[in-house]
Amino acid sequence: MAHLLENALLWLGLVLALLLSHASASPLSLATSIGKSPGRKTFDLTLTWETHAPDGRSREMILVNGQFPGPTLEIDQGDEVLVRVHNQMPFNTTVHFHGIEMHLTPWSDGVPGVTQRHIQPGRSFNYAWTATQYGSYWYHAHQSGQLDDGLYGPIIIRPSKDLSRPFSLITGDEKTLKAIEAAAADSQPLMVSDFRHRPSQDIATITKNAGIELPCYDSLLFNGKGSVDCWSSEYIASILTEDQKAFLQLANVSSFTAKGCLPGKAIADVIAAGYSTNLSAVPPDIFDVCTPSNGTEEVIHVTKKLGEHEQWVALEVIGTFGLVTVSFSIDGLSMYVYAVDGEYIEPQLVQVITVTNGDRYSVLVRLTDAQPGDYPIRIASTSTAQLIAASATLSYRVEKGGEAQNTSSPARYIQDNGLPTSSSVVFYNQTAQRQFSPPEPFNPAPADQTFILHMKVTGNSYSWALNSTSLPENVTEDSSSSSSSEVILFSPQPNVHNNYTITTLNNTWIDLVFVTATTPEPAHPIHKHGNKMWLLGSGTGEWTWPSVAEAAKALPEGTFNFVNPPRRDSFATLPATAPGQPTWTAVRYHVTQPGAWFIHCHIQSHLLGGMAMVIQDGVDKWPVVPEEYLTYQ
Ligand SMILES: *[C@@H]1O[C@H](CO)[C@@H](O)[C@H](O)[C@H]1NC(C)=O
Ligand SMILES: *[C@@H]1O[C@H](CO)[C@@H](O)[C@H](O)[C@H]1NC(C)=O
Ligand SMILES: *[C@@H]1O[C@H](CO)[C@@H](O)[C@H](O)[C@H]1NC(C)=O
Ligand SMILES: *[C@@H]1O[C@H](CO)[C@@H](O)[C@H](O)[C@H]1NC(C)=O
Ligand SMILES: *[C@@H]1O[C@H](CO)[C@@H](O)[C@H](O)[C@H]1NC(C)=O
Ligand SMILES: *[C@@H]1O[C@H](CO)[C@@H](O)[C@H](O)[C@H]1NC(C)=O
Ligand SMILES: *[C@@H]1O[C@H](CO)[C@@H](O)[C@H](O)[C@H]1NC(C)=O
Ligand SMILES: *[C@@H]1O[C@H](CO)[C@@H](O)[C@H](O)[C@H]1NC(C)=O
Ligand SMILES: *[C@@H]1O[C@H](CO)[C@@H](O)[C@H](O)[C@H]1NC(C)=O
Ligand SMILES: *[C@@H]1O[C@H](CO)[C@@H](O)[C@H](O)[C@H]1NC(C)=O
Ligand SMILES: [Cu+2]
Repeated sequence: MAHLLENALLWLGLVLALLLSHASASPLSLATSIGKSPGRKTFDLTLTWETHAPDGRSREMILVNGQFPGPTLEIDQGDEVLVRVHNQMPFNTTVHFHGIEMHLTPWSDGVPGVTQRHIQPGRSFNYAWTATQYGSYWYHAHQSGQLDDGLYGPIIIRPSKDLSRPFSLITGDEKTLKAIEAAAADSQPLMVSDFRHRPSQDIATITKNAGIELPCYDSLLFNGKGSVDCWSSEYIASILTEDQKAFLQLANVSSFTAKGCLPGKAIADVIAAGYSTNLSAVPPDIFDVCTPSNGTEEVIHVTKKLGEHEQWVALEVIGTFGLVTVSFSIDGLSMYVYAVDGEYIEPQLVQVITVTNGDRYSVLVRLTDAQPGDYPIRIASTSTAQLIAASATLSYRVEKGGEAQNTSSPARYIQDNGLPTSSSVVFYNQTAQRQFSPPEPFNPAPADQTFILHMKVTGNSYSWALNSTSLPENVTEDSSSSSSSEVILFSPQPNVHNNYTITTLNNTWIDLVFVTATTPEPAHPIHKHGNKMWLLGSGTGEWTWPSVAEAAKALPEGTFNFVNPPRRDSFATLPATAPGQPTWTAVRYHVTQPGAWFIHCHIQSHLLGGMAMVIQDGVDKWPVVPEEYLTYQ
């Protein structure tokens, strides 16, 4: 009862705060102490372009407050958040808050040309939003390839006290429950990323000159730390997967490169077949030459508390990748996945999680029966284009060094190619993902509108389209002309048929069907800004129906999940692995937040290649943008 009252007051406070922010037309001048009103968190993020060596090799990159990755934004659910970004770099930038729904603040979503003007060198920008959600998120650059230059950091929003948690599905034991709750309340971020030695600008230039994508990285990092490991050619040959062997055969090439990559020639001859390419424009360090370097290893310290019955640790695994997808596991230890993209699920006990671009997995690890010692945390690329792996350490020690540690190695669950070490290894199963107490109900009724989107390579081998045509560069980049295009949030263009905008009415239900219009085609981790989506289903074969409801009549029962589908802010589309065998992936969302929302492939080279669209949600209830955002230069 007391809880209910407190909750009601909290929400009243929130509503009042929001009303006030509208009355004053300035989200930055909120009163902070209205009764039980939520707290307020202010962060300053200063961006600089400096020399740093995350994997032991120096390069110029982006630091946030002098560090990489940027600092964690720790927030309590319900907080009013103000993030002041200060651009001290020699180029324009913006910052996006990945997975944050931006309830009533679409102008703080951070997409240049879509929700704001660029933050120019020497300028600052105030991102103001309410933490309506809980869980793990991240912030990152949304300007050109700056994510690959290191502009990212974690966001952790601690859930409000009254929120129901899924931990009683793990245990019925009171003491264990207490230990789990304590571990979850103290969860720590573990960002996993791919990293390059060359600035993203170089990569973009080389891509254009060579006419091919460059899907080859130098290292994988945990929380911004790692090394460059160079494997012998014998080892690389010994762990090639069937897909990789098939690709080599198709390209008439005998082996992967010393960096563990598909050679540039194979990409030019197979992926860019029919387009003009120039391999002499690709310097040898891009695909071929591996130069080892020693950085530092990330160590997650966990102390065994003496006298405590149960020992648990919680990690927020955040996939801050620019391209690769990995298998993630901890040798010898299983993980309970209890939240995905910031929302609780019915926990799954697994040994391996497939983590792709932008994904978040909250995991609990039980150490009660584990010997103190070092447990390798591993990631290994499962992307066809590159074999690359890395490890960090979970160091489990006894308080005051009481107990001898176990020096024998715990069992490995994944190989360096991301494949399991045995058939009994359990992977996280997204199809079986069941939301726990979701914040918004799913609607199984036929959608109000269906958009069938044709994903393809178009124009040249590195240009991509989410629907038939690439997003023109001048939507998100400033054209040099003074009449550069207006920010879409500031002047929406409802119902234009340009293949890269979608228009909807508020409070309608929308189905998006992604079909591969060229085959073969890789999986695309499609990320939607604003609110989350549900995965209805996916399949192989042509998509020939006007709607999901029609398809459901024609396809076998069970093709779609209209009962309890998984909910996320990104879904990887089903890859089309064989020529001539297209695939489709259908998602649904509810229009609840009028505004301009970007939807795009999160692979940086695909995004830069134009694989993005703008959703103009709720054009009938379009928001009034505060003056200070409208006039920001
Ligand atoms: C930065 O943005 C401004 C306006 O938003 C534009 O005029 C300028 O050309 C951009 N600078 C660069 C380096 O792209
Ligand atoms: C590989 O070799 C075969 C047979 O010599 C040839 O038909 C095919 O075009 C070659 N493929 C490429 C990508 O060069
Ligand atoms: C290919 O790239 C090289 C190196 O950048 C350049 O010298 C050459 O002119 C290019 N060839 C063509 C046909 O563009
Ligand atoms: C990295 O460190 C190891 C162990 O100290 C050493 O054997 C190796 O030579 C170093 N490699 C480089 C590239 O510095
Ligand atoms: C040490 O750890 C290994 C692997 O986890 C395990 O098989 C072994 O039983 C442990 N030894 C002791 C003494 O606990
Ligand atoms: C994943 O879950 C689905 C739905 O419960 C099930 O049909 C499928 O067999 C599972 N996949 C694996 C690999 O266990
Ligand atoms: C943006 O580029 C497209 C061609 O890609 C052109 O049709 C359009 O007029 C341009 N818009 C502006 C505002 O420059
Ligand atoms: C949309 O895509 C279709 C199919 O590629 C193309 O024919 C049409 O010209 C495109 N429309 C626009 C406005 O670019
Ligand atoms: C997607 O592209 C097709 C052409 O291939 C076009 O007919 C359709 O209108 C486009 N959809 C959107 C939402 O732009
Ligand atoms: C849009 O629709 C949602 C869902 O019905 C509703 O909660 C919200 O208030 C609506 N927004 C506006 C501005 O009317
Ligand atoms: Cu993609």
